[in-house]
Amino acid sequence: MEGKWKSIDECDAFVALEELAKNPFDLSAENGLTPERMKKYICKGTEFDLLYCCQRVTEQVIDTLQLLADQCKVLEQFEEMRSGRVMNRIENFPSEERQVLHTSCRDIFSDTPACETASLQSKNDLAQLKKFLNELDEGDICNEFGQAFTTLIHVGIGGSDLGPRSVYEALRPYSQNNREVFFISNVDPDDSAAILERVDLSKTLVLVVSKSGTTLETLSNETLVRTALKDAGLDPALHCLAVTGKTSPMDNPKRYLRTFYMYDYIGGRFSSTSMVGAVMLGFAIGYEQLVEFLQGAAEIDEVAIKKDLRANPALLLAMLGVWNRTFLGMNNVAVLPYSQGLHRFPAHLQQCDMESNGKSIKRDSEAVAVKSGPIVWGEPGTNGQHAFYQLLHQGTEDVAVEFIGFRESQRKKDIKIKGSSSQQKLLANLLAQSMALAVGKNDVNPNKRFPGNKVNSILIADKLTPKSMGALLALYEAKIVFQGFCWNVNSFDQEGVQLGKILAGEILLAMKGKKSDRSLAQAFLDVACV
Ligand code: G6Q
Repeated sequence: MEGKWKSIDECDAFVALEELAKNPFDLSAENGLTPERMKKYICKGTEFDLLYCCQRVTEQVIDTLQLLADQCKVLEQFEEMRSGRVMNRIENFPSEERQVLHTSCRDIFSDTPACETASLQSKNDLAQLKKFLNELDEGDICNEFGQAFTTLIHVGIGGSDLGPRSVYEALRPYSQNNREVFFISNVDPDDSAAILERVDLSKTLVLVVSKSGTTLETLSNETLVRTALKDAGLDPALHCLAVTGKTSPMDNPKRYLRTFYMYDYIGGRFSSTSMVGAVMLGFAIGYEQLVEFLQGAAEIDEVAIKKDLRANPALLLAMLGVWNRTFLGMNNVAVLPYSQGLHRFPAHLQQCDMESNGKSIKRDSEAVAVKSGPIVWGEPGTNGQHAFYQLLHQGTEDVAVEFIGFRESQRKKDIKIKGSSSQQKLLANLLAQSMALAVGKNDVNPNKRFPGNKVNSILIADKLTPKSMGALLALYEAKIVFQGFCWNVNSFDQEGVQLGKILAGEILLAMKGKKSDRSLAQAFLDVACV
């Protein structure tokens, strides 16, 4: 693509959408939400359908959002990203200057991958992982006593924890050979202690995941776990695995039973389909199901390059989000999965979305002129209904809701109580909440009035499986990337996390009695901890 990247406010369609946003569709009006509207506003995707009848849009809004995506060259940028252009950069100032190739981790099924070298690397890494998993299955790799490893502790934080953890939680029912995975992320010693109390270390592999190999929390936790292994009379070199960047301080194969790699071109929060998520997942659910997970993600990446907004769920989800955020002024997105397996997925999205698009500087290093990334949060339904839905229905903040649901349960251990199964109750509640938010309810008693007209959409699939989980992950990754392109922010760096790390270092120095040159740090320590 020639020329500089545009943000949406530099496009003609932006003005048209601003005009349309002055009088958006009213879902609570008579004949607002109708059966015809429900049938019309569905985007059928791979694995998931996106139901968007409860968005404040008309055909004209969707057409204009399509125009906006076209004028911003969202899809061209996505294709450039997939083929290896340096997208992680800010003009005029030093920046990371990296390619963004997380999609290459699953671009392994096509004869014409978007970036051949990166896809080849992914295939090689997967082959190495497959061999390792076979050796575990065959008993060629075992503990000091010839016993099989049944447990894995995944040690990592941020992008090296949240995505993999949310995927593992979602796919736990697909675990094989009674294998179990635990996660340690926080530098809080109680996090590691609680896990170490629960596992039989002799049958445990410890997977240390850090792209940089320098992260304080992960290195502290690694030392803690290695000490526990030694205290139990075990050899850490026979139990510890690593996933790290080539040439990172952790890239020392002698210290680990196996070392797997990740690369500069894969950002932490986009790394779930790289070795960062794959080693743990392969251990838990086996190689074949890991490949299904990657296949689900790959299929979404292929659909994500479709030009037609109405046939591209990731792009549609992104542009509806831009409409809600930038044009209708909503600062919150609640992701509410009606699936217990997805209970950690909102936490992953919190990072993936907010660390990517929580930016106020554009890629041309000028200030962003419109509202960029929203606040993202969520909890599974129906639990959330008994907690914070009050605010969604009757509060003074408008929250855009993204429901996620499945037609079938994962474990199928369900019975009918009072004429309906628990899965039916779950789905009934999902649909009811969507309608209640949209339509509302009038009442003479103002305290019992539901204003309605609250936007929401539903992503629905048959069942939470390795493949649909891969699809869901990739769907949201693409949504976030598309939105970043619209707002013209660099979705791939995270400078906003640095200052706190530096100040923590200052305070640690002060704690060690070494004089801090930041008197504020010393003063704060004195008032808080002395
Ligand atoms: C994610 C961020 C960040 C990172 C962690 C862990 O996109 O870069 O969350 O993943 O700080 O970093 P390491 O993998 O280098 O330990």
